[in-house]
Amino acid sequence: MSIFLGLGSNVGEKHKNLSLGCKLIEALPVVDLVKISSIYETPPMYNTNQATFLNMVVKIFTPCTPHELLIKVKDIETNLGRNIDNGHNLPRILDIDILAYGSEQVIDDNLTIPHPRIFERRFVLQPWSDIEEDFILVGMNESIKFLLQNTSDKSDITLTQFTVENLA
Ligand code: PH2
Ligand code: MG
Ligand code: MG
Repeated sequence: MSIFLGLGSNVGEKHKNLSLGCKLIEALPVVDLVKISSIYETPPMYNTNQATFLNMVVKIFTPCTPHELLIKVKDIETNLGRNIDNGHNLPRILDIDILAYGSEQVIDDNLTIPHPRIFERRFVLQPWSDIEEDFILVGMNESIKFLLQNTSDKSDITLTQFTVENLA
């Protein structure tokens, strides 16, 4: 089962926030961190009047259901000091989005999987393509590589030298 999470931060020490986020994900007894992408500096989308983001994508393995996983990643966001539901597209210390959960589709009030905006976000597609470009996104039935090559998002995102290490 291939489960992918997108991480983003644009408040405070962004790289530390991503790094700590990864460590807390790996520290969950029921979650294994399988792959970690590079970290990209990305201009803010939608609400452009906010700081630049750092973004990355990780692949995990877990027996948790999508909703169980959602609760755990929200807990991590809150532990890092993010206000509970501070609204859409506002600055955040750490945002963790469930991008895909194998070939499962979930649509309800709390959760939409696959994440509905993947195809229009270079900040998701580029790091994802780095770690698993052949993953087929259910619903769109296209690979991450194809979606990256064909996205309408022309944002100027840049690879950084930041890494997330020592997760063993
Ligand atoms: N997240 C958003 C809205 N806009 N822009 C960038 N560059 N990176 C993000 O992670 C991001 C965003 C909502 O979650
Ligand atoms: Mg998000
Ligand atoms: Mg989110």
